[in-house]
Formats: sequence, C-alpha cells, structure tokens
Amino acid sequence: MNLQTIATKPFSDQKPGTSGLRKSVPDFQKENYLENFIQAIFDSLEDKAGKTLVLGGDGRYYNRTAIQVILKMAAANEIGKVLVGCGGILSTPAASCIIRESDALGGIILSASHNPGGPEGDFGVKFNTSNGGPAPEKVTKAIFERSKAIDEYKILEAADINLDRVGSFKLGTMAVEVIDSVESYGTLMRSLFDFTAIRNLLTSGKFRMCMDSLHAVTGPYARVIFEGQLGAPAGTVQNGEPLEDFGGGHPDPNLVYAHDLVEIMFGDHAPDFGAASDGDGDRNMILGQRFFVTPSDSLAVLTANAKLVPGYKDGLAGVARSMPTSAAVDRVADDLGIDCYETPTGWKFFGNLLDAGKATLCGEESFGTGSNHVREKDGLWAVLFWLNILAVRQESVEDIVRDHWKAYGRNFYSRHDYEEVASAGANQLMDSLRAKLGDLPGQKLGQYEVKYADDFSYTDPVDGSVSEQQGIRIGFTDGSRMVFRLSGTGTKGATLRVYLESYEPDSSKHDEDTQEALSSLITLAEEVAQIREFTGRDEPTVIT
Ligand code: G16
Repeated sequence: MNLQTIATKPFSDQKPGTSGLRKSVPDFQKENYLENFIQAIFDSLEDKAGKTLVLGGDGRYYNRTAIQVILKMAAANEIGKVLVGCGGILSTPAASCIIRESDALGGIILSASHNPGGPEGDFGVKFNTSNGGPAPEKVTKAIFERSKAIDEYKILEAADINLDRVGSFKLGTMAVEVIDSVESYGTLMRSLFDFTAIRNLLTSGKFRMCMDSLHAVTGPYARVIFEGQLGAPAGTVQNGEPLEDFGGGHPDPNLVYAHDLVEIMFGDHAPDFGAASDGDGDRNMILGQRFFVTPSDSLAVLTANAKLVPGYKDGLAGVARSMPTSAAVDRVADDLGIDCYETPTGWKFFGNLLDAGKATLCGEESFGTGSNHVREKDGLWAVLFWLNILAVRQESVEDIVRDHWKAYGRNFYSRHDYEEVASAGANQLMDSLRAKLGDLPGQKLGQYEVKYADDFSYTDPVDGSVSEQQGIRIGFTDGSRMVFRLSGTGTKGATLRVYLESYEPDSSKHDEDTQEALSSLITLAEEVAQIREFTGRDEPTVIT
C-alpha cells in the first residue's frame, strides 16, 4: 500500500449550503472534485490522528464510489478508525446516533437529502461534528476557505473494501469496521418509546398503517422496526428497497412527491396512519385517514403530548423551531411554561440549544422534527412518536389534531416554492424587498396592517454567534405573517420560498381549506415581492 500525495487545483464553488455541499453527480465526478472537498474537511480538523470517523450515505448513485475514496483518504490522513454502514448505508439520524455513541471525532454523511438521485441527479457531502450534529457555520466556513486554497490531497493506494458484509478490515494502519446500519439506532428507539404499547396497537387488527420509504434509506430501518420488532404485517413498509435513483422518484415526503402514499391515505380503504420519509431519513410526513398534518402542527402536537411518551415523560426543557415554521408550537410552549427558541433555517442551529439542555424537541416546516436523542432531525423517530401517542390516546390522527386546534387555535400555514428560477431575478427580488423594509411598518396593505418588517438575524444564545440575512419577515397586526427566503439546498438556479401563516382562534372556522384561508395573504405576497416580475412565474411549482 502506497501513500500518495496528488497535486490539485481548487474549485471556487465548494461553499456548503443549508446542509452540506450539494451538487449534481456530474459535478462531483469532475476530476478531484470530491477529493478536494474531503481533503478540505480533513485539513480543517484539528487533532484527528488516531480518531474515529463515522461514514455512510443514503444509497444514492455515487455513494459506493465516494465511500471507497473517502476511506482511502481517511487512511492517508491518519484517521485511526472508520465505522461505515453495511452496503454504505446509514441514515442521517443513525449516523448522528453512532457518532455520539462511539465518541467519534465526527462523521461524513453522503446525501443530497430529498433531491433526486441517479447519474444525472444530485449528490452531497455533509460533515457532522463530535456532538453528532451538522457542522456549525464556523466549521463550514473554515472548510470553504480551505477548499479555495487547496493544492494537494492525500490518498492511500489500496484495494476497495468489501462493504457488503459486517466485518473488520485494515487500510494501511487504519481500522475499518463495516457495521450493521440499523442496530444502534433501533436500540435507541426502543429506549425512548413504549414498543409494547405500539406493538399492541399494530397487531390489534383494528389499526392499519402504511410507511412509504420512497426507495430511499429508511427502508431497511422501517422493515426491521415496524414489521420486525413491532409486528406490523409484511407490506406495511412500501418502496422499502433503497435504490440508487430512488426508482426515478423524488424522495421528498410531501403531498406532491409521496404520491403513492397520498393515493392510499386519501383513497377508499385508507389505513389509519400513514408516514413517509426522505432520501436520508431525517424528514417525515404524517398523515391520518384522509388527513394531512402540517409539519408545524406535528411539532406542536408532539410537544403537547410529550408526557405520554416514556423518553419525554419527565417534561421538556424547552422547544425550538426555525423562523419560517408556524408559531403553533409557541402557544403550546407558553401553556407549558417552557422556553421556545426561534432559529434560522438549518438543523445546525439547533445543535447548541440541544447541547446546552435548553431545548428538548425541535422542528421545522420543511418536514423535520427531532429531539435531543441525536443532533439531527429524525424521520422514523417522529413516526414512532406519533404511534406512541396514538397507542396511548386510542383516537384518530384527525381527532387528535382537531382537539389540538380547539385548545390552542389553528395556525393556517402553507409554503409556496418557485423552483429553478434564474438566480439573478431571485436575488433582485430579495434585494428589492430588503430595500422596502424600512417603510413598511405601520403601512396598510389591503386588509392588513404591517406590524414589523425585517431581515431575520439570529444571535445564538449559547455562543453569541450572529447569523444575518436569514429571511425577510413581514408580520401583521392580526398575527398573520409572510416570509421570503431563498433555499440553500437547491442545485439548479434559485428556489424562492414564500411562507404564509395566519392564526384562527375560532374553532367554527377551523375546517376551511388552507389555501382558501390564506388566499388574501397569497395575493398580497405576490404583490409585495413582485414575484411575477422578478421570476417570470405565474404560480409556484410546489405547494406544501
Ligand atoms: C435541510 C436542512 C433543514 C432545512 C431544509 C430546507 O434539510 O437541514 O434545516 O429546513 O434543508 O432548507 P432550504 O429551505 O434552505 O432548502 P435536508 O433534509 O435537506 O437536509
């Protein structure tokens, strides 16, 4: 085996976005593109010699190739041991769990999350630190700076490791452990939830569930947990085989892309409970029989019912939500007398709050929910949390959510995405909005009066770091709100996200259709931001 130092030239576009570096597969296949970024990660790590690293991905195209490269580079960069998921598979929350459990220096997770896969699809590399969470901004900035100056990388010349069976191997002096991808994570889930109660529910003959893994990473996890340990009938997990191109689908658990599940859950003989997760297993969508639970409502319901679940029965230290997420959970936190934190979009912003014990549950409108059990959002955890609540309350999903609205009022909420618009126009739209902000407070816009208008800035309450320009918020005196921001996870052009929210305390009005309830805000958002002018689009591409 031969240690090689290869000369390279920097790429200027390796800036990590909301969640790691995401690019198309052909971008990652450019000579040295992956190697440069991995070396930039290794170069930014202090004190890595002899330490343990966790490695795995969501099984998408290029996962296996990248894993072999990273293993050889880790060996050449003096890493002591790499724990790699069997078949190269590790869901993002499972990777977080294993990093924490093994006292690793961190982990490299290969995923472009919900973005499509395949030879022309997307790929991604994410670095998580020793707490198991996505690298905070100061780390991603250091990686980016290094990527702009890199002129060589180190790699061991060696044969590929067999990833398809659990076992121990050596690459030079570095140990490689190919580990069962599900075991540690399954054990953690059993420690949090009442598996006996959930098993009784799933085997009662009176309750049916459908879990759609969208041919992505959660298939093996869901089969072991739901069909194995919890006794749900075979076939409960659909699309459970991870495929390199996700079967040609878009592994994004929402009403648009999880269409197989939506058809079943809104069909004639719909099961009682439906759920889907995304490419790397950190997102979730929850459905009842012909009933959709918004991610913002889901966070609020989990918070209000946490005491029913063994892992959370002693109460919550606090909760946190990203700024564009609806304020439904704020009302529950208020009622429980616990703190509620509002962070920028990106799970990495929850890390400090979780580490400091300030928050127990966290959630985002982008179909992400999680807790202090790991430092990532966790799709199957959310499904188990719901099942545990259903097993205890013995009510339907719809009844539980309607009950919740009755108690706390309903936050009508929707996100409108304009995908793949020209970046120049999208940036102009944001600049033009920013320029208007100072004049907006106090102005009447249609039936609404502007209470505040700003570009969200966050000061981390733990380390004092400041993150600016995190989304434009326009709030109205009646509690309604619109938020505009550009996505940090897309790979083509820009994606404009418009988040709309209004609050309705009167339960006689809770049946209204969401888009109807928000229609005047939707029109106003279009006018204020001049969406048509700047993007050339008449309507959003995805509404969730
Ligand atoms: C990532 C982040 C989330 C964020 C989401 C959408 O999720 O971890 O915190 O809410 O992207 O971000 P954006 O609006 O910038 O596209 P994932 O599941 O893609 O890793």
